[in-house]
Amino acid sequence: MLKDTILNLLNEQVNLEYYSSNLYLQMSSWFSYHGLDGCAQFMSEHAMEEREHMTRLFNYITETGGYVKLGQIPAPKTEWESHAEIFEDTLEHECLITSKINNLAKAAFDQADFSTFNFLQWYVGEQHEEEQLFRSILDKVKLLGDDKKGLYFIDKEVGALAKGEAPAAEPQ
Ligand code: OFO
Repeated sequence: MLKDTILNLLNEQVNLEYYSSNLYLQMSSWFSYHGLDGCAQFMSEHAMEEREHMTRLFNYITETGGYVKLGQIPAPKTEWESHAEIFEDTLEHECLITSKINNLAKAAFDQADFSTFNFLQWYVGEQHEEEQLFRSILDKVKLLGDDKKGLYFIDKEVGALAKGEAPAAEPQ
């Protein structure tokens, strides 16, 4: 049985993963609108991943006899100046999620809820990967610049990540 403090934090995280999914779906639309289809596909797939993160928490709460409360999900930001600003936002957002997961894991440990602590280890590893992924994309965005050629190659590069393909060649 989950303690109330842990249940509340888990429910908060369910809603936050839902928000992450909506945020990335919104970003996907921005990319499509601006003709960056590779980035759009990558963000769309990532939105689905966030939905899976939400479902994993949802199932854990349910299996542990808890009650999931879906709250109001705030509207995501809709306007960005550039693709670089979007990728800066993704990294910042993933860092926020990491801090929330760390707080949750600490709370579970402090309350001797080792089942939840153990469950959260998957998220700890996942956040390490997600921060690394978005940091590496942002590095490439900065490297390639924001002229037409740079945009073309970053779209190919990020699109290849979406489909698990080898990255595109660097511009000459
Ligand atoms: Fe992008 O990891 Fe969940 O929120």
